[in-house]
Amino acid sequence: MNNLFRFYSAIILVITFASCNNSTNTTDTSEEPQTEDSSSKYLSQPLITDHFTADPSAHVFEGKIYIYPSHDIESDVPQDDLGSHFNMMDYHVYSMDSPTSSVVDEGKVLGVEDIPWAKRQLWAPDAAEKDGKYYLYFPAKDEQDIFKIGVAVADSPTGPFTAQPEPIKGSYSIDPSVFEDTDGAYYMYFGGIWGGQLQKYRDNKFDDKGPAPTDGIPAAEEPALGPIIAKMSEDLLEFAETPKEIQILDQNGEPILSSDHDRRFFEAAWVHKYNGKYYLSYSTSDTHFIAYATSDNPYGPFTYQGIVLNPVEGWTNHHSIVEINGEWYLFYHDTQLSGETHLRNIKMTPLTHLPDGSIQTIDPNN
Ligand code: FUB
Repeated sequence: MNNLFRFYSAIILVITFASCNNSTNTTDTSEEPQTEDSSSKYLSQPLITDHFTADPSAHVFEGKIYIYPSHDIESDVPQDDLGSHFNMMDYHVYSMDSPTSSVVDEGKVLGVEDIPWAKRQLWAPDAAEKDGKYYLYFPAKDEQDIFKIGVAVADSPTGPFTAQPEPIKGSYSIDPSVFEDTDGAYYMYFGGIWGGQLQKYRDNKFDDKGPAPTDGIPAAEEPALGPIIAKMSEDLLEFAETPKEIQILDQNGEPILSSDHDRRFFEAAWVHKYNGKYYLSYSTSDTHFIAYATSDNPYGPFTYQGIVLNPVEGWTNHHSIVEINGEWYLFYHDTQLSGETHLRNIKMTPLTHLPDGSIQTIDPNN
């Protein structure tokens, strides 16, 4: 299966290169990838090669695959521990007819200039559908350089999206992902530490605890910070409740500690449901794993189970997990095309749930 998938990935790469000039948008050549390294050391090849893309949130809407990634650019902001060099300005949406077909750039669907409250840094987005309307959720820094989460609405999965005038009330930090449960409820999971500012909050209140990025991070022997969950309102534009922190426990029922860098939450929460269980996957980031934990309840507590994806090339690790025609796929990114932390490229590969419910660990490099 993997060889077949790699074969198709290579074909997709060739087709994508060949179709770059037919993109629905003109491409700014200053942000074009400089080189392409298709060496066999990678499990899969970049899905998109004419823009840098990251943090892929994939969904099946109306029987078609849509990918909502970050759009990485070179903006010459110096690199720092807050991620200031991740200075993204807009979002594109991409579509695929099937996991093996070519990727279509549906064009720019939202820019920072279209968001009344946002100043900069459009980080990892996600999308949801309800009753024929489409919702794009995104983090951005406001005028005070505080991350908030916004929502923009469209009549089509490919936008254009119209941003609400204000961020979602009570939102903060980064990396929103919206999970639609089988009973029709929608939940947003969010949060990321360091540059994502989650460590500055306790009980949903901002408390700037000193020099970033480690201000407010719990001491080594304390429970690590967890991602935040909030049920969405019926119109998907607001939180329907006060956000709550999610607990991630080890197999003994003890909280994962702040010092446990290989297992504790850092950013990029994503939830999928498989055989009635909720799977929370997330990036441990400074140790670069995509880990996962399971629960019988969308609010948790979640119990740590293992690793979905080993470290990728590049500092960040961010993914989504989606079922397409009965098969499961992992969308992720690395820095194959640029070698630069902030200029990433998205990829996909099949994901396997083993008979005992565990996820087979994926190694992004051969
Ligand atoms: O893309 C900017 C940030 O990098 C995301 O919000 C994080 O999850 C990390 O991938």
